Amino acid sequence: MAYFKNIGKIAYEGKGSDNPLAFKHYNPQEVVLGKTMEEHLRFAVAYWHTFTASGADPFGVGTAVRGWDSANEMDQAKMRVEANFEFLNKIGIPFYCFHDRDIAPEGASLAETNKNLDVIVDLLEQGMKDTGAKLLWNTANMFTNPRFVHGAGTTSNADVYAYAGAQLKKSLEIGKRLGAENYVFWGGREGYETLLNTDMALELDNLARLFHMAVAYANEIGFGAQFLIEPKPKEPTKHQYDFDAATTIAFLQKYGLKDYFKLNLEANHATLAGHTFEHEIRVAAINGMLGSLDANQGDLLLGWDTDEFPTDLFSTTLTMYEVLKAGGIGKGGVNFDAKVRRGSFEDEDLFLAHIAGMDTYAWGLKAAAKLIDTNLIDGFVENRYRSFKEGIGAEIVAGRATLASLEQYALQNNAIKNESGRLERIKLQLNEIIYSV
Ligand code: XUL
Ligand code: CO
Repeated sequence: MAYFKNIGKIAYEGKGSDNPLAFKHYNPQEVVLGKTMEEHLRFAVAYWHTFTASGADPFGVGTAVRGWDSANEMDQAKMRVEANFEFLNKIGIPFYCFHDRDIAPEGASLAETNKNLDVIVDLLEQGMKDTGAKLLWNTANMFTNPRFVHGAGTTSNADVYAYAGAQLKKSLEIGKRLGAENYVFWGGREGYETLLNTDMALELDNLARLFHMAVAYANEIGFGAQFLIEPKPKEPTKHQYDFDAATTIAFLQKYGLKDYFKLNLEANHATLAGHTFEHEIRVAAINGMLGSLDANQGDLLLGWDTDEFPTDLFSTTLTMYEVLKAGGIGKGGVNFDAKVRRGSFEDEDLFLAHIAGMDTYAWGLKAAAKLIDTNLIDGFVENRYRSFKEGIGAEIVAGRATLASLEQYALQNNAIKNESGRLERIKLQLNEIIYSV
């Protein structure tokens, strides 16, 4: 059955087009710096925002009008599978991502829940075969159900920890069956509200133990997906353990997990942590930990996780610049962890929102490629650090300097001269590049 009957395949029509249901910048086969846009961007649809969510917020019920609204839970789950493949095909996105609980409702017991999952996974497997759609990543939702009130891998209750382990095991099996290219761990309730009732050391040790078990089980069943941790500083808990890229890398290093994981970085999580998205990507890249991206944007006036579709060109340009400089996104992709606003409740809005995100990323990719071609940032940065290429700077970089040799140099060097960082000039040139592509 078709759910989006009034919408056909979204085509690339180019900059001159005024058709809202067409791409102006995303031209999948267009080659940018040696790869097609499709290969660079590896877009994915987030099942939860696009097919499961209703538009409910803390002050009001759902507003979305969908073709599966009136069905019972299990039928809804089946209808969403069909809608997913129809949507992916029409919008031209090769990948999708889901949490276990997005695709199938929970039953009265874990066994029943797993049975519901099996029914839907069969349908997903068939749909993927029929359409060629691929799973960028799956994950386990270990935060929505009340049992996870005190966390999953960081809970104070060993029975809940065991349940989380069982849920994770099933989720890894699903990932293997559907050929997931990545598997994501976002620590939904892996954090704490107050130290007044919390054993932080035990919680972190236990979380690491769960990750080690996941690595061991994936190995055992031959599930070769890239494992990703998704940092976020707050929401739902006040202190999320995977605060940002740097904190997460330190955690992985401490527990001997760094070789088994990379990071899934999200734009809105970066801004919640007081960082830019490009900062988070750079931190990951210079540590060899860049895995995948959750593309969205927050509202800086609100300061919470609003998961808006990305429309900020300045940010997508700098994001894609970081990705290109890191050598690409590898097995990861650009997953739209983004939801239409509550007021955008029609099916058509799902298409318009993804088109906006895809065009903004494609535009950012083209601008980033031009930034590299024109050598604007690289050239400036290289020149800015040139003092480390010779003399005392070269000694420092080679690891040959000592405090005594630095003192000897500084004592005779009486005329330190600094240079301007030229930030305003660079920003204007960046604007010119963004609007020229
Ligand atoms: C929550 C979030 C999640 C993860 C997957 O803020 O981003 O949807 O991406 O669990
Ligand atoms: Co996310």
